[in-house]
Amino acid sequence: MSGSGKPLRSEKTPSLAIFGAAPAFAEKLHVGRPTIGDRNRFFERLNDILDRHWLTNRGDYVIELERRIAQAVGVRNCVLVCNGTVGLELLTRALGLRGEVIVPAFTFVATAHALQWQEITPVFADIDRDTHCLDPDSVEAMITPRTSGIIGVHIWGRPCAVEPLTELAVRHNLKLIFDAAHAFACSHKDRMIGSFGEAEVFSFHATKLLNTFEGGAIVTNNDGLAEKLRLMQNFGFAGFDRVIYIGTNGKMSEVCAAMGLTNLESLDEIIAGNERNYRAYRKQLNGIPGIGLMQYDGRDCGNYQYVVAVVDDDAALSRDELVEVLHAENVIARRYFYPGVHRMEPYRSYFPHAHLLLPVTEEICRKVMVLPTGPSVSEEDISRICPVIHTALANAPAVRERFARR
Ligand code: T4K
Repeated sequence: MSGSGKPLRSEKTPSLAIFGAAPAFAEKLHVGRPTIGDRNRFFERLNDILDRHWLTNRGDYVIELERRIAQAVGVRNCVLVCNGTVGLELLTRALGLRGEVIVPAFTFVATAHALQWQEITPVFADIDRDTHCLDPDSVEAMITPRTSGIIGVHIWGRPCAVEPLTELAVRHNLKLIFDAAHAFACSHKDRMIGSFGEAEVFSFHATKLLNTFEGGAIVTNNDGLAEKLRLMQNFGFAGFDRVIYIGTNGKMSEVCAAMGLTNLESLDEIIAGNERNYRAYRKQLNGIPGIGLMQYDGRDCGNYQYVVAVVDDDAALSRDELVEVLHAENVIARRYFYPGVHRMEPYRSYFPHAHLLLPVTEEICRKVMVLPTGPSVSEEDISRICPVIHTALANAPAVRERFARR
C-alpha cells in the first residue's frame, strides 16, 4: 500500500486485509482513546488525596475543578456530577420537565434515556443535514400541549441552532437546555457553549475531550437552579442530618476531579493535535467522489474531537462496506449514532413509525462514519488510514465481490 494517499489500481488483488494482506495496524486503533495528561501531576494530586483522607463529598479538588470550569465557560455555576447522563437526569428533574420533551434521535441513547428513566416521553425531531443538530422547523412541528421542554444536542461539538431554538422556547413557554456532552471548549459566535439555555450538560467520560475517568458537569447562570442541583446530587442534604429535598447520589469523587484538573492543563495541546489530525484527514480524503468530512462554521470554534465522514449514496462503496474494510485493518471506525435512538428499545416499540417523520436522521444514520483521532492517533497513522479508504474505493467491485462471497 502506498503512504501517499494514492489508490493502488493496478494490483490484481488489492492490498487490503479483507483480501488476506496484513492489516495496516497491528493493534486496534479506536475512536475515543482516552487522553491522559501529565501523569506526574496526576500522581501528585492522587497522593495528596490519599494523604488527606478526603476522597469524595465535594472535596477541594471538586471545588477547584468546578471553579475552573465555570471560569472557562464564563458562567456563574458549575455542578460536577458522576457522569453526563445523571447530569441530564438531575437537570430535567430540577427544572420540573414532564409530559413530553423534544430531542433529536441522532444522538447517543443517553439523551433520551435520561428522560424516559423519569417517565418523561422523548419526542424525536429531525435534524439539519449540514450540522446534524436539531432542525428548529421540525421541533416546532412536534410541539403539543404536553410539551414541557427541548433538549438540543451540540453533536460533534457543533453548536445547535441556538438562536431559533431559544426563540421557539420563549414563544411556546418551554424550558430549553442543551446536551453539550461533545462540546466542551467549543464556542458559538464568541460565546462559550455551556452558557446557552437554562443550563447545559457536559460529559467528561473517558472518551471525551476532557475526561475525569467518568464524570460530567451542569453549568448555568441560574443560581437557584444550581443550588437545587447541589442538593439533589447529594441526597437532598442541606447539612448534617438535614434532608430538605428528594435527591440521589450524583457526586463526582476527588480522584475524578484530580484527573479533570490534570487533563485541563493539557487541553490547548489536545485541541491543537485534534485540529492537526482533522486537517490531515481533510487533505488526504479531499476530492473523493461521495465522501465529505464534516465542515466547521467559521463563526464557531470547535474542539475537533470527532472526525466525521459522510459517505453519500454515490460513493463507490457504502458507509457499512467502508467500515468493514477499515475494521479488517484494525481501524475501528464507528457508525455513531446508528441506527438512531428511535430505532433502539424501548423507543422502537413505543414509536414504531417515528422514522417516517425523521428522513434526515435516517439518512445521516446511514451515512456517517467516525474516524479515529485524539492524542493516540498520529498524522503518520492518518497517512496509513487514508490510503486504505482510497484503495478500497478504487477497487470497489472487487471489494463487493469479496463481501458477496462470504
Ligand atoms: N449525550 C451525548 C450526546 C453523548 O455522546 C453521551 C456519551 C452522553 C450524553 C452521556 O454522557 P456520559 O453519561 O457517558 O458521561 C461512548 C461513551 O461511552 C459515551 O460516553 C459517549 N457519549 C459515546 C459517544 O461514546 P460507546 O458505547 O460508543 O463506546 P465505549 O465507551 O466503549 O468507547 C469507545 C472506544 O473507546 C472503545 O471501543 C475503546 C476506546 N476506549 C474506551 C474506554 C471507555 C478506550 O480506549 N479506553 C477506555 O477507557 O460509547
